[in-house]
Amino acid sequence: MQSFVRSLTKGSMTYIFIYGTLKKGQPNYYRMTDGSKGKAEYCGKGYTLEKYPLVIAGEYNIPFLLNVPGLGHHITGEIYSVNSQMLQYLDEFEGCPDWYQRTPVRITVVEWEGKNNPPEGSPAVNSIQECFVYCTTTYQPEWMKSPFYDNYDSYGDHGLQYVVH
Ligand code: PCA
Repeated sequence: MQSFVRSLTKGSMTYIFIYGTLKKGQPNYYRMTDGSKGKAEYCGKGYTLEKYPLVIAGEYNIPFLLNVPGLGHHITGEIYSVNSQMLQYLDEFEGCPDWYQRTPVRITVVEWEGKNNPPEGSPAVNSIQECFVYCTTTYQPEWMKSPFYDNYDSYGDHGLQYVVH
């Protein structure tokens, strides 16, 4: 039984869950490591406690997590803690709140990086961490008919590689 959900913030840092082009090895990861935009610390891996539809849409093949809990799959991704400068930069990059809305979502932790353990103890594997996620309610209805993914990879065999624009 889960009795405790870890909160969205730790001091001045905010937890975000990354599932798309900002993940390691994906086309926008370099933005997470650009120190001139603020600070992002990798914390670990997880998946959404609830299922969501994750689609690849539009002329640029952009991944969108549709804010329709219960449909689709548990989505795999990476947990970061970011400072307010990086959070603001990511909001601007993601076109928040027009394209994506940064929304608190519960994430099941599957792996936690030692060096970022909070002094009060790291989230145990299988514990729940609340994180902001860039998901959207402002999607086109036909996106609901496209394939739902569980682990985004721009270079996957779907052939819908992200178009840098
Ligand atoms: N960037 C954000 C949302 C979708 C995207 O490509 C992310 O990686 O989580």
